[in-house]
Amino acid sequence: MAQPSWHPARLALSTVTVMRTNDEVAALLAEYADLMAITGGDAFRIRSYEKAARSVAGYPDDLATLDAGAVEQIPNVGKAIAAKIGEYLRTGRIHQLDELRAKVPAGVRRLAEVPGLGPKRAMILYTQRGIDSVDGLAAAIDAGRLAGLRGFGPKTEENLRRGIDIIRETGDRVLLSVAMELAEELTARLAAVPGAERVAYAGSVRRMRDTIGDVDILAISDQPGALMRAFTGLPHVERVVASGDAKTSIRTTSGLQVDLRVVPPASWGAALQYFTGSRAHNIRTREIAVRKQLKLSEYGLFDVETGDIIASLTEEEVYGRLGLPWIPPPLREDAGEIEAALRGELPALVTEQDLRGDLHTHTDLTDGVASLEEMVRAAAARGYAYYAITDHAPNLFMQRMTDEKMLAQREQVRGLDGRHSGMRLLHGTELNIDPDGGVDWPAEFLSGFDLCVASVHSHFTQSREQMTRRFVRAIENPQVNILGHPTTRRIGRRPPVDVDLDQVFKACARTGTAIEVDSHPDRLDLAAEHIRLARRHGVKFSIDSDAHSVSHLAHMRYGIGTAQRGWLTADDVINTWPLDRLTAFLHNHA
Ligand code: DGT
Ligand code: CA
Ligand code: CA
Ligand code: ZN
Repeated sequence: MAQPSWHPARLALSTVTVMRTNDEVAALLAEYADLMAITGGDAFRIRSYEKAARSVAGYPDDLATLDAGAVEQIPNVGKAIAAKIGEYLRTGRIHQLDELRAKVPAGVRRLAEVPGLGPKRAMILYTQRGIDSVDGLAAAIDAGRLAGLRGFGPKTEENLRRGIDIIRETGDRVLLSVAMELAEELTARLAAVPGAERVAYAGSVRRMRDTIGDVDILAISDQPGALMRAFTGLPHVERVVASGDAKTSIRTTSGLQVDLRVVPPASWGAALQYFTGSRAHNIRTREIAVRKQLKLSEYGLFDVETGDIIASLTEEEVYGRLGLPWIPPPLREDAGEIEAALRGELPALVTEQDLRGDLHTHTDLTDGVASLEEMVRAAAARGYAYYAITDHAPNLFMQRMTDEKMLAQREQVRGLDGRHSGMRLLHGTELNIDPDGGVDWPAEFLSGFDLCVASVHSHFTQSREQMTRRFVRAIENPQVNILGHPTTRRIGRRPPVDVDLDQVFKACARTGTAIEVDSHPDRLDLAAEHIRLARRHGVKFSIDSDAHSVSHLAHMRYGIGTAQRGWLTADDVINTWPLDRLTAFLHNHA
């Protein structure tokens, strides 16, 4: 039996849900790399397949339309990889991949995804102890059966327990980006079906939660039967879970459930309010209704005594009759939004239109897959007023950065400055925070950059005290402007580091260091609940794409969603500011 596959990193590569050929191929190359890693393949080869997967995913032209020669022209795709891609395009298979798949049971592949375990040690567990599933690993730890295995001390067991919790928590949930792209595509297709008057997604996707359990779509149609038939006939459908004229549920080929509900036209607003949730928010709105002798349901707001309908057509009307302003969906978590609404103090949330630039991006000088010029052109097309290039610094040694390369890039950046729609370029870098809180390069070299992002990329399991000291020291470095992907979490893969966030936020506020909201869908770091905490300390934020390809620039919407869930306004976010205000902020850094 094939394991339901939840590969956050891989799913994040895909840009549409009926996968483009590029995404299919990228997923297969990434899988090939994973399987090589599990079976003890050569590290250099593994990395070259991972790189090729990223290149293919980020490649602008459809692979299906390319001839063999053109495939070899894709960056990071050499002869061997091009041959595999060719075989896939001709036959729909890659035979070496099939062979590797046959060697590794699906449960062991799942096991390799347990944060903190990794492919090599998953294979050791399988060959030495016969452990072939996540549940099997949990049981083995409980029974003390890992004792005596090399590389599995008590500290490892503790980390593995945390990893198992993470993988179980995420369970069948998918990244916001995966669900959002599906939701948008399905609503567009359903809206085109004759009889469909309105179609919209609700639920956790509309609230922009970082992971999604299932997609909830609402529709008004005078031909519900036809709409449901169109729905169950979509190419995304793997199986129909339940079908009826009021509600139909399907499971997609990517393993996600989608519920489609047809609601009476008069109930649209009430239904949208109800099915957007969250449950906790809805409990509060229903309580408010009860106190007003009213009853709130997915059909409307009713007078309890007379049974008359009071409001139901629009959400604004429903909230209005409850004595509340309309509440933006990302705030609907019963996290103080009802109280703020009653006081008339809802925040004016930052929007994607407020963004004037992106302050953390990469090029193919390090691990990005697009050239400086391609990234700059694409950023200008997004309408940015400014854009920072922040490739990795030398201490992340795999990236092979040198002073000379960095200075040569600076020349190139200066040459391109203002050349695309007048967009201003900032030359920056993403520094690596070492285990003691130090960063790459001496202060003198650092002062040549327009801005420095600093992030943790290793030593994730230090003690809380060590980790806190490490962060605070980096934040106090006068050259560091932005703390990048602050907790280093990878959703479903790696837990956030254990650090005293209060101390981190205090240090940021004190030194004028901005905290990043990294928009990459498998990071969304800082997470919403921590954003709110940081904001109370008076910290400023930078919402960045951390793009490694042109298509990643569009991830900003997920960072914006997360920032909205964190109650941020445009004024809280430094890259909504005009360039002169931003520059002053970068210079006044204590
Ligand atoms: P998910 O799918 O786990 O990511 O999260 P949601 O919020 O989309 O949850 P879901 O799909 O179970 O239900 C969608 C919304 O419908 C939910 O946010 C609130 C509403 N809802 C569903 N069932 C109930 C219920 O039993 N009581 C209340 N008050 N609301 C419900
Ligand atoms: Ca849902
Ligand atoms: Ca649902
Ligand atoms: Zn980074």
